[in-house]
Amino acid sequence: MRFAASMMCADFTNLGQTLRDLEQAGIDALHFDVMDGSFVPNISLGPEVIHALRPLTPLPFDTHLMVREPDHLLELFVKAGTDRLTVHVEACTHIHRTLSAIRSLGIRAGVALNPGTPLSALEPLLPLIDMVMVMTVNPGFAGQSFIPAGVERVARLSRMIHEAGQSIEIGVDGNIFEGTVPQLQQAGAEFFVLGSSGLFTKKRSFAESLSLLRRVDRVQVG
Ligand code: S6P
Ligand code: MG
Repeated sequence: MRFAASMMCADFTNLGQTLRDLEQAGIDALHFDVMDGSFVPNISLGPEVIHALRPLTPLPFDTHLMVREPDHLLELFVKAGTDRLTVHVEACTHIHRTLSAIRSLGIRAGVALNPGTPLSALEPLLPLIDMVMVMTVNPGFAGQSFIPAGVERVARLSRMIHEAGQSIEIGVDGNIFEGTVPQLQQAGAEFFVLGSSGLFTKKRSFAESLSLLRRVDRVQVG
């Protein structure tokens, strides 16, 4: 079970200190949301932020491209310092080409799926990916409500991956907090993106939020 901080939800006036606080609290990775204002109706982070933060931490950087036809941008994000690039299956016309290009740049490749996209879209892609990100909200904004069908989708995906004999991480993104983590973890999710609901909340410190979520994990597993 790994927890990533969604940096789009961080305090932009104080990113360096936020990063140190997240590290100290034991976060496992940083998640960068990149939006193009077309595939999703919003604009968010870009390669400059990744480039600026890269020298400050050895934490893995996970970049989520909510961008139509992102092929021309892949190298830019690799040079900025990301360790993994996730593209949307709905946003890429030639997805095999895109995924192969990501791997040929020497980093890991992920595919994200909107809540309304059938899981069967993934079957031909399994040999080409290291991670599937199951969106539990429609991408574009923080602070949205969880779409409950995500739990069953994670369970079915987990079986699909097992039956294909592949080793592919299952990630979840959207309204991830102590109320949604247990069911998702039981269904097979391993990588949890934490935004305004699970981490950047005024209710608790980063350390308290992570310890609460890791306790949820132990209760479920033990
Ligand atoms: C959404 C984006 C996400 C959000 C995160 C916000 O389009 O891909 O990574 O930043 O889901 O978390 P929350 O808890 O506000 O939904
Ligand atoms: Mg995201």
